[in-house]
Amino acid sequence: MSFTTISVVGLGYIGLPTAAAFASRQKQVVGVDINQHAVDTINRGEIHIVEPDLDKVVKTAVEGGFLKASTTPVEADAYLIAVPTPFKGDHEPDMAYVEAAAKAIAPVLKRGALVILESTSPVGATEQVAAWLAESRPDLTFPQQAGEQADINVAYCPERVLPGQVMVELIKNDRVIGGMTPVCSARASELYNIFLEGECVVTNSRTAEMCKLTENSFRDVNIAFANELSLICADQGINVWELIRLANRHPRVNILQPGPGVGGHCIAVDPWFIVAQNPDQARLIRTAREVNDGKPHWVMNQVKATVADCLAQSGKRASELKIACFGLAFKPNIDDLRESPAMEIAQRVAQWHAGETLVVEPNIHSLPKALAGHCQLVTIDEALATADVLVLLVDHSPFRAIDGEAVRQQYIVDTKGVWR
Ligand code: SAJ
Repeated sequence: MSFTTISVVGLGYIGLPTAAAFASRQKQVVGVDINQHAVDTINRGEIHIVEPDLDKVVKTAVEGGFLKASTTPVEADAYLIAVPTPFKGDHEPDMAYVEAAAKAIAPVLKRGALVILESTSPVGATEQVAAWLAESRPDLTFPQQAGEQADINVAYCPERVLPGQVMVELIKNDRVIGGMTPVCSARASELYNIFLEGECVVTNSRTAEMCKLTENSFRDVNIAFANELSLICADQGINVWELIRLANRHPRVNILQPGPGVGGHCIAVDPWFIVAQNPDQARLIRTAREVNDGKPHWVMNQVKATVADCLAQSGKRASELKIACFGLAFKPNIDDLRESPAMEIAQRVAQWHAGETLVVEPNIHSLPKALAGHCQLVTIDEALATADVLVLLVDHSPFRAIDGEAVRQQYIVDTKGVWR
């Protein structure tokens, strides 16, 4: 059976681009989301998230009649579940959205359908999804009992796209395909090959689940190494960026860059899924998380020390001093402020500082609620002209382009090594 109708459950940063990619290959796609605003926006041919080029693809797909959104699940040949998997309690994965999605599609499942879990998940989650489906549909057979002969095929296929480059990476990246049986993997590969230019690399569901967690943990551990070096170098009076540049000239060394901490919705979350399931073994992965999560606190102490120096040298009162924070986003050249260490630091500065806190963030037009009323959003030039202390939190291109001559301030906390 080929795939004519595809349903994507969860129309966020992954689900919507994926739905649009299938629709752009002229498949009939229904996106399902509990958020009525998202559904209405998409049905107008517009988008509710920021991602380069996604708007055009969605508009064309909706206008061509290939993509529509709904709050209720529909019958389809294939389902992709791309809902959030945040953590709860002591960093344990919260599978409530996945469970709700599985239970929502169960009533409309028809014999021969393929169900794919894409959400970042702990090992065993795909088997759990199959168990939830089986519970709701005793009239159908699933891979856990029927193996290759099952009525419904189930697979785990993680996304690995980089926010900001989703529309390119979705098509070009290789895809790990973790079927519960070889037949499930073959069906899932067939589905992704509708738009994929990268390769489908087949494994089982548990390995695929662990693979996604491993990729982001690898990056987190490497960033933690860089962040730990930045703390050591500050104590030793060594420029950490020069150090890393020099060490990376070794043919087998490739250290990532330190910063104000690790943000976003993936790298700061996914390693905890491994820790939660393997608390005794995952010592390095846990420590890396703690190092990266501790970095905003260390930066804040740097800000306090720099302000103390400035007060002592200038003779000004704290209330007369202006601090300018450069950048709020969780990484350069995007407008995404969620889970951003820069946001956390700017908030802490604004709460702590008796004088004015200025914020420069060229990618937004107004301050988020958490900062509005406590800070002023200003341009680069205004901040450079009036601030006493500069705190660089994100290496946005316009900040990198600032001519060193234009920076007259001597009190600078530079978490990205831009104005070194
Ligand atoms: N960061 C550093 N130093 C670096 C690189 C990054 O401090 O050298 C920080 C960034 O500033 C940011 C955080 O890490 O705060 C995460 O940024 P990122 O660009 O490393 O990753 P994300 O969260 O945008 O996307 C990651 C990607 N995973 C990997 O590169 C292994 C992406 O491919 C995944 O699809 C995505 O997570 C996801 O959805 O899981």
